[in-house]
Amino acid sequence: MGCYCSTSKKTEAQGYEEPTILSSETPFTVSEVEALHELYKKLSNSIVEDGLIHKEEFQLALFRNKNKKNLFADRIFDLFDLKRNGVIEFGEFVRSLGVFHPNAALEDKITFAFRLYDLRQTGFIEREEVWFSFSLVIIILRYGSLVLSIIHRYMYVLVQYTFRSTLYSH
Ligand SMILES: [Ca+2]
Ligand SMILES: [Ca+2]
Repeated sequence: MGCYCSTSKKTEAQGYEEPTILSSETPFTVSEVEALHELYKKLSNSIVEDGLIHKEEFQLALFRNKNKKNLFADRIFDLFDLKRNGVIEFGEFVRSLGVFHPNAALEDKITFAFRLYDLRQTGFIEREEVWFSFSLVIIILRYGSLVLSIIHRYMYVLVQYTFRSTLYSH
């Protein structure tokens, strides 16, 4: 359901989804989704101001370098790009980050790690490679709280900045 009127100019960027909907489908609360939207806006306008995250912007966010080719970054980008249209939309961003949430189902984390490792996309991992996917799950479990702490730190800076601008503008 829903009308995708591509010709009409929309107020929200392409791929924007309501925080209440995203919150109901992910482990995030509505305010966390709203915080992610602030982060998303920053990332998606870092190089090309189109409200969508392109590969270069994603790479810049991950490694602070947009030119260095990185297979790992490429792979994560592909995993985030659920609709496979070459850009990460807001809905995809939130759903993918949901995997890193401490309350996300272990099964989802394992699936994510599995897809991350299955570079050839054959749908199965060779027996001798299993240990590697397990270490990836461990990385995701650890990295998950790191992602959240970055989001929280970013929100803290943003709130302070907004507070200060409001203070000085009066
Ligand atoms: Ca962009
Ligand atoms: Ca996409």
